[in-house]
Parts: sequence; structure tokens; C-alpha cells
Amino acid sequence: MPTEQTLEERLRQQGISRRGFLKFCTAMASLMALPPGMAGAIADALGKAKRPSVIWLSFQECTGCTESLTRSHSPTVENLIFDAISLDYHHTLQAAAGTAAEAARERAMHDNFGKYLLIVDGSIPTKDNGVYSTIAGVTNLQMLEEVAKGAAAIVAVGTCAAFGGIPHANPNPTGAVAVTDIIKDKPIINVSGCPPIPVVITGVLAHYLTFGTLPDLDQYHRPLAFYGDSIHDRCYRRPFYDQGKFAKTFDDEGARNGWCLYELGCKGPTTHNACATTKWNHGVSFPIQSGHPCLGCSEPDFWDAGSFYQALSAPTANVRTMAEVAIVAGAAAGIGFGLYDHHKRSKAKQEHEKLTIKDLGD
Ligand code: FSX
Repeated sequence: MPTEQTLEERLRQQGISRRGFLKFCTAMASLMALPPGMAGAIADALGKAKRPSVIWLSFQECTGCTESLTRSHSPTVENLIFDAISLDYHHTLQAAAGTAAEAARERAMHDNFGKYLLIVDGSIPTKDNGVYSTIAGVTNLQMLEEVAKGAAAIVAVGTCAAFGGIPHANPNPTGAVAVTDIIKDKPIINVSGCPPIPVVITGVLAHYLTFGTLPDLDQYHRPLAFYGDSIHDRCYRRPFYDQGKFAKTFDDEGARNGWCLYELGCKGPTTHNACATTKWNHGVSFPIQSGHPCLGCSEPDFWDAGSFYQALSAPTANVRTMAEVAIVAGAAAGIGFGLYDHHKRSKAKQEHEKLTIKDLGD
């Protein structure tokens, strides 16, 4: 089985030098906001880690989450699939189809029972016994329950899997729910966003591969390293908010000068995600930088939260002062995940602490 190889053995077999491997580890440290000195520790951990079997299930969704993943650049999805994980089942990316595809899923479940990582994108329709979305004649609800049984942990990728997303929006004709509404006895990490940021997806997988544990999570099971700050906390337009300079329309002087989009409905103050720091498309831009208010797509029920273009009524409740933002930014540069030590560890995190890399690879 390919999962018997360690990651370093796999890379060496492919002609990657030790130097190239260390470079990869340095990129991982940067991605996870860890100090550069941690690269050696990451190399040690990854050198010994077995490639985990990953089963990826896509349910009621638009395939935007997979589209996002395939645009990851650090590491690339090719790095992940060919080097770091054994992606044994993924509707969109696998070559196999029909009976052969389902046989691959069942073989991976059998051979790696209790050890594989389950990734889910899309919500799960529950109305009328889940008939609104099926794969090979099996409802999404049945397939999730069946595959979750042997999973070491579950990553719910995208707002649909994390919170129900757009399918869950009023009037929710299919009774769509999130993974956490169905599965109660497994460690679950939510990587929300519609779609989620590609490097956040790969960053979470990199953390899991390196440390064998899930990272610290917030109250919505999201990794604090990427969802600990609001978009507003880290937005480059924030100084205009503090000065009371707002664009009133999309083509006025304020819009042309790049002023704050709060009065045009920006949901940055109430939205937690890493768009303002990691950005999109290899760090080129993010919606606010391109002149559009944040829609709040990484928060629960964002679609039903009122007009995208109406200003929030009480923006300052969870907004940091600029001094606090500066402290946080400085800390982020120096101590990485330790930045979030002031956050109370969630119950989910405590459950995850017992999970080790052995659960995935040995
Ligand atoms: Fe949902 Fe993802 Fe939005 Fe689309 O799989 S989070 S509708 S980007 O594709 O699930």
C-alpha cells in the first residue's frame, strides 16, 4: 500500500533532495504561521510520518471548494496528493468512475479502518430520507454515516459542510444540515468559506500531517490560526474606518480613493477568516481589495443574515482598536500559533489532543 511509505521516503524516491525537503518544510512553517526555526522540527515529524489515506466525499454543493483546492499554491494540490497524502477517493479528481470508484472507497475504508482522514464538502440533505442527493444509489446521509465510522478525524471543507451553507438557506427545501449535525463522536474541524481559501485548506492538512493533531479551534470548530481575527481586524482599509472615511456608492470619490466599504454593507467586522492576510490567487487580492464588500461567507447563516449591501447596525461590538491590531500583528510574526493561547481551548480541541500521527499512518 502507498500509505506504508513515509513522506521523506516518498520524496526521495521521486528524486527530491534533503535540501528540497527542508525547503518544503520551511514553506510549511510559514504557512502555519510558525517561526522559521520550527522547520527542523517539522522535517523530523514529516520525515517519520506515514502518508495517511484520505477519503473525500462531495455532497450537496457547487464544486467551488474543490475548485479552490486545486488553486492552492503553497503547497500545491499536486504536492499534497502525490507526496503528502494518499487521496483514495474524490469524485472530481479521481480517474476511476462508477463501480471501480466505489470499490476504491470501500477498499480504502477496509484497509485503513480507524486511521483514514475523511474530508467532506457540501451539506447533507435529510428531508425525505435524504433522497435529494445520492451517489451510486446511496444517499449522502447514509454514505457520511458509513464512512465516518472508520475515520480518525473529519475535515468539513466549505461553509456548506461546516454550517449547511447556501443549500441550508431559507426555505431549505432539502433539509440540508452540516456534518456536525450528523456526526457526534469524531473530531471535526470546520474550514468554512464559500469557497474556503485554498491555502487554509492545505494549511490545515499540513498541520495535521506534521503534528498528528487538529489545531486549536474556535467555538465553531474552525482553526484559530486562520479564523482568530475578523476581516476588519486585518483589513488594509481599516485606517479609513477609524477616520470615518466611507465610500457611499460604488463609483463615488470615496470608492475611487479606496475608503472603507462599511456603509456599502461590508460584513468584515463580523466575519472571521484569513482573506485580508493570505488573500486569493497566490496572494494577489481579496474581495475588499477589489472594491466589493465582504459577504461574510465563512460565518453560519451568512445567506440569510440580511442584505449584502446594507450596513451592519452595530459594527463596533467585536472590533479591536488599532493598538490591539498592531499587537496581534506583531505577535503573529513572532510566535505563530501561540498567538491564540489567550483563547479558551474548546471542548472539541480537548477531545482531539489524544489523536496522534500514529492514528493515521501506522
Ligand atoms: Fe458550498 Fe463547496 Fe460554497 Fe460551493 O463544495 S461552500 S456552495 S463554494 O462548493 O460546498
